[in-house]
Amino acid sequence: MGLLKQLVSFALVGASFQGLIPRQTQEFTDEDIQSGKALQQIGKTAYDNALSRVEASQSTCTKENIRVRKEWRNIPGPERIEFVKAVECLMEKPNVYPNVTGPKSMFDSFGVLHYHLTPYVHNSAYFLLFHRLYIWTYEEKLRSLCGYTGAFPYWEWGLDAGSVENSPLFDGSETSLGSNGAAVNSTGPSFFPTGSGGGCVTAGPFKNYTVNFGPNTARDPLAPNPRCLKRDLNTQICARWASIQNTTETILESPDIELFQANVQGDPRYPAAMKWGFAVHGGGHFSIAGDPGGDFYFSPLEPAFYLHHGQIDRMYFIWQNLDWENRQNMAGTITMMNRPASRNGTLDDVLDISPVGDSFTYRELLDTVGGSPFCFAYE
Ligand SMILES: *[C@@H]1O[C@H](CO)[C@@H](O)[C@H](O)[C@H]1NC(C)=O
Ligand SMILES: *[C@@H]1O[C@H](CO)[C@@H](O)[C@H](O)[C@H]1NC(C)=O
Ligand SMILES: *[C@@H]1O[C@H](CO)[C@@H](O)[C@H](O)[C@H]1NC(C)=O
Ligand SMILES: *[C@@H]1O[C@H](CO)[C@@H](O)[C@H](O)[C@H]1NC(C)=O
Ligand SMILES: *[C@@H]1O[C@H](CO)[C@@H](O)[C@H](O)[C@H]1NC(C)=O
Ligand SMILES: [Cu+2]
Repeated sequence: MGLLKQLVSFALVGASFQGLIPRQTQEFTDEDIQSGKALQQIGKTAYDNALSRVEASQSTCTKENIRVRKEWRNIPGPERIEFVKAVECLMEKPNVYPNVTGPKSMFDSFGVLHYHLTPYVHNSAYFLLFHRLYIWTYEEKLRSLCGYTGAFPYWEWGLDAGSVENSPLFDGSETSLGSNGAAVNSTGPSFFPTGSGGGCVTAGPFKNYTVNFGPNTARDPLAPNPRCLKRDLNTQICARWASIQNTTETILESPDIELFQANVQGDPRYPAAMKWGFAVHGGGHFSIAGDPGGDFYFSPLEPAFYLHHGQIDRMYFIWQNLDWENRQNMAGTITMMNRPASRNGTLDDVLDISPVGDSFTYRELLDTVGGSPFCFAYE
């Protein structure tokens, strides 16, 4: 059943190793970390550092053409509505994969791509850079195929740790991505607190969106299987694993790329990463949950996926730019949890995401302001 796949992948039940890791956060008080002041400060430092690199470089990325990504609630309402319209437009553009019967649209093609690459781009050397290219390519399609001109959004989960149901992202208003799923009684075992929804989205954008294929446990996951979009918003998971404190400390307590990616994913192979439990990656995913949001392979068929991974990429951007000289590297092998055992990834490896997008070396993906291909920063 998918549950096993989910558990192995999104996150892992965390034992508590509190106290084992020296806190490297002395420059901030607990209050600064809880309130978000610390995150705001390191975010600003990272942004300023990235922009100074832009000024100093000869790249095609300039202060004039750089795109600044914003938190959903900091984007004006009309622009959020434009974003939703662009996503709906992508759901009408043709699928680019041949020989598949389930996928119906360009939006769906992103789901096929993720499905094919899942075993190589999670808990592996490629996790952060693959997802960086993936959501950027999605942004490019929204612009080139659907005329979107606004800011690309991310979702800072921690701002909603008090109530995901009331998040501007999920409140069901026309400036949201639609509501929670209808409340249904949960069935089956629950390893973690159950959410407040579980049924079909009841209001707002994407209420009428049809999920065309999946789940990953189906005999043919790419065969047609039209159904409603379900969500099971989960404030407890958000508060416990994806709080502002968790986000901030994950950035501050990760000395190198190997531990940073382990901490973001709660990778159980690393004792130091165990304390994060589901960690921010799993915490954000399971704050949304449902179908396909809770499906490890097909979660990109949930429109909020891209905002969740926007925040993961923002964390990576901040972490990198706090010590740019030392944070342009890669660690880990090229298979999920190194199963089956594989070689180490290298920055010269090529990531080819055709037919959805283009092909790049991982090295080209390190710098969001490198100009080839990226030119963006996070506000
Ligand atoms: C698609 O299916 C056709 C007919 O079976 C086959 O000739 C073709 O090679 C397939 N294309 C791909 C990309 O798999
Ligand atoms: C959920 O469970 C409650 C209490 O057992 C019951 O009263 C209610 O009818 C159930 N709702 C649904 C939709 O099954
Ligand atoms: C969903 O579709 C119905 C029937 O076409 C329509 O009346 C309704 O406005 C749509 N809802 C949304 C949120 O798009
Ligand atoms: C994550 O944040 C929550 C809420 O601030 C806190 O209770 C929890 O201890 C944090 N987790 C870790 C591993 O620090
Ligand atoms: C792979 O990377 C690890 C850790 O960085 C290193 O210890 C190991 O020697 C590398 N393996 C090979 C075959 O280079
Ligand atoms: Cu993924």
